[in-house]
Amino acid sequence: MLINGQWTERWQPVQAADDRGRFVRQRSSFRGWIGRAEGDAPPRFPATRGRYRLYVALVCPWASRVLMVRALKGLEDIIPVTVVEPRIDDQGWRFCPSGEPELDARYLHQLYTRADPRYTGRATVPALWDRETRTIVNNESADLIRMLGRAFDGIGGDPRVDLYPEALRAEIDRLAPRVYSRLNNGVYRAGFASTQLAYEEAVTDVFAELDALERMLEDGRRFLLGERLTELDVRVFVTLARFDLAYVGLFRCNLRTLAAYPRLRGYAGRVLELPGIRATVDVEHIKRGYYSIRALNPSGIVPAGPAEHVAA
Ligand SMILES: N[C@@H](CCC(=O)N[C@@H](CS)C(=O)NCC(=O)O)C(=O)O
Repeated sequence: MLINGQWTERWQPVQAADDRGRFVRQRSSFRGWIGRAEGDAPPRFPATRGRYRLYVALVCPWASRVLMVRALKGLEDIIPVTVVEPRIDDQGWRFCPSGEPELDARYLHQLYTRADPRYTGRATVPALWDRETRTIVNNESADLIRMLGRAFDGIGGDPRVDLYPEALRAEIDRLAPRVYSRLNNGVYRAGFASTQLAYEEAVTDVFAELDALERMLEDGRRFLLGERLTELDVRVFVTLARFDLAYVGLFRCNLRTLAAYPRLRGYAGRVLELPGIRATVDVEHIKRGYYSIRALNPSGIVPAGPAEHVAA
């Protein structure tokens, strides 16, 4: 991670745990908002075509949920993307050898020190970069999916796609934190647990959430909250897409595979077939990326399977 703008040590997946060995995720520190004005002043980050660049890793579910919203809203021409290399190395995320169009940089952590020369924290994806003021607007995917869902509607974002509709906000707000803690972050809590107790707590949560989601689909609805896709589906899908590929094996979430959840499996297939979504699921990046986490897989060997997974 970076401390006061200096890269300090070899990259480690876990830098913080509590006294029972539970993985503790850091808080995101850039929280600017496109189009939002403070008082009478014009917005610090106006919605502008081509001004912002999104940095992602295709292995990463948090980055992929932002890519999904970018595709669903038709923002591909408005927000260019840089995809980092799939394998994380001693200095974290690395840019492709062909280089990075905005910065003369090899590593993502250099983006963070450009934004804040004294930055302390992890250099994570996703990050939304402002090419004009050369800073990171926001590096929290929960903010970014909400922001991209609306902020660019005036300049080309598809206004018919409303992932956070008024009528469903209360339900999304009720379910999103549960899905986050038990499923999206639950798999990480299982994979990055440093005690048996912390692992067991996490793995129990993961399967309790899969069971609950399977039940929600029992009445034959198309998506989790009805006939329309919402932000909740985006949040759930990114974890389902990685489940059999990485979480069952590497993160030891192996009570069941997704094959044991026929409704969720069918549902994930439906989301995958929406325009632009399949391109956000890169099976090779996901497998190579997760299995490059040396702390969990010292040999770096990438398994041949599984044959069965959401994007198969
Ligand atoms: N709160 C962040 C978390 C993002 C995150 O943890 N990204 C991981 C990849 S899945 C990362 O970049 N890790 C690099 C590191 O921890 O050094 C978000 O949801 O946007």
